[in-house]
Amino acid sequence: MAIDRAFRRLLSPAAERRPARIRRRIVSIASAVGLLMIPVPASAGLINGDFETGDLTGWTTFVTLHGGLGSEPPAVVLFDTNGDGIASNAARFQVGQVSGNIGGGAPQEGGGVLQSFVTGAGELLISVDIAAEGASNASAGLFSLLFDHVVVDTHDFGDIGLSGGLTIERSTLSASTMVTAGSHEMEILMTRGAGIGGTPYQYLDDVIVSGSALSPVPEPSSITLLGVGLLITALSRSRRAAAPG
Ligand SMILES: [Ca+2]
Ligand SMILES: [Ca+2]
Repeated sequence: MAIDRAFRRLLSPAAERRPARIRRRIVSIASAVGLLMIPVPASAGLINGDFETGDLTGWTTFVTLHGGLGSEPPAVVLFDTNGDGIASNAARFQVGQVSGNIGGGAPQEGGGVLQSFVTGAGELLISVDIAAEGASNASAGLFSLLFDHVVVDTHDFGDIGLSGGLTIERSTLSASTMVTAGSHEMEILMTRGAGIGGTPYQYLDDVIVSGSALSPVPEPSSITLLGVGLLITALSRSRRAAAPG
């Protein structure tokens, strides 16, 4: 490879015989190339948006004032959240009120997960597959998608399974927003009002962020090639300068 030959030349006995001025120049050019090869801080999408690690790696859980998530940490289980007939790892919750004045007129309580990620400037698209599963409950879950602490989409499953039997309901949260370059926080909040009956489950899967704000930056390999080209040019110039005139 060209880069191997270039560095072998730098380290060769012949290099030792070059005038100090030339060697200094080569070292400074090599340092500049080294700087070029340092990875550029890039926009980076979510970690573990599909929960395929089998746990909540990358995510932070939170609860509302009197809310809970059912278990802590919430389980990641096989579930067909998007209804395509294929089950995959999904985060499962059983949100609701766990303290305070429990009873009629109780406020919506629960919790959720959040994650910070870095974007460039541009358009950001977010989508999340959501589902609720339960039998005979007045409140299956109100799902809210928040971006930088602002609600950008909601879906209320309302009651579930009141006609009898275990029922699954599915939907998607999505949003499109223009963002500045930097770190942003996304939250998925799930809450329920007081509901009589078995406590339903809530599921999240395939949390996806995309759009021009997450466009790939130049590949490190192409930056490396540029650096190698500069290095080879510099070496050949140095050799010409060092040659007896
Ligand atoms: Ca599926
Ligand atoms: Ca999954």
